[in-house]
Amino acid sequence: MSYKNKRPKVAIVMGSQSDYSTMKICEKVLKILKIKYETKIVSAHRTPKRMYEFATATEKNGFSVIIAGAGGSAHLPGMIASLTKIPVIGVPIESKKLKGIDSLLSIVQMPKGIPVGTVAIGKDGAINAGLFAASIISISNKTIRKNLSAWRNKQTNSVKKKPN
Ligand code: RP5
Repeated sequence: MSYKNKRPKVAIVMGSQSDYSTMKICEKVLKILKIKYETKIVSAHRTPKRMYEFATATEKNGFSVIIAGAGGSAHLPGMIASLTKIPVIGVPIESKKLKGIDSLLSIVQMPKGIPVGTVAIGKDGAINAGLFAASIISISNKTIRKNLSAWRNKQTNSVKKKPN
């Protein structure tokens, strides 16, 4: 099982190339925390076969967490979650017409039975998705727990006591 992996790995997937400007922030966070990742474009509606093959192989391929970004009628995270028991974090991409409200509601309103952990719309959500993946991994990995603590301490120390 993936939770026994010495070197845990996160899958970052997205529905389109246009999502990458948001989703590459997940890569940045995971890099800082020294967590291995693989990034792919997997669309639930444009490449359904690729999506099925990816999702059904995630356990065998040793992923610990899946981060899935999607915009509009954003069914990718839920579809993937229905095909694997690995935790899925959904990132609602900020869509042009509805500013990501469509993406957020599509991802967060999963009917009971198949959960998707949902973060905020856009880049803040992508950062938190990376950090959330690290938190999940840190339960069973001391090194990542240390890296995440160091990141939190750095954040705390960067907050000035007074505004200027
Ligand atoms: C979704 O459709 C993608 O996740 C993307 O956010 C949205 C628009 O895709 P493009 O038309 O920009 O390729 O599948």
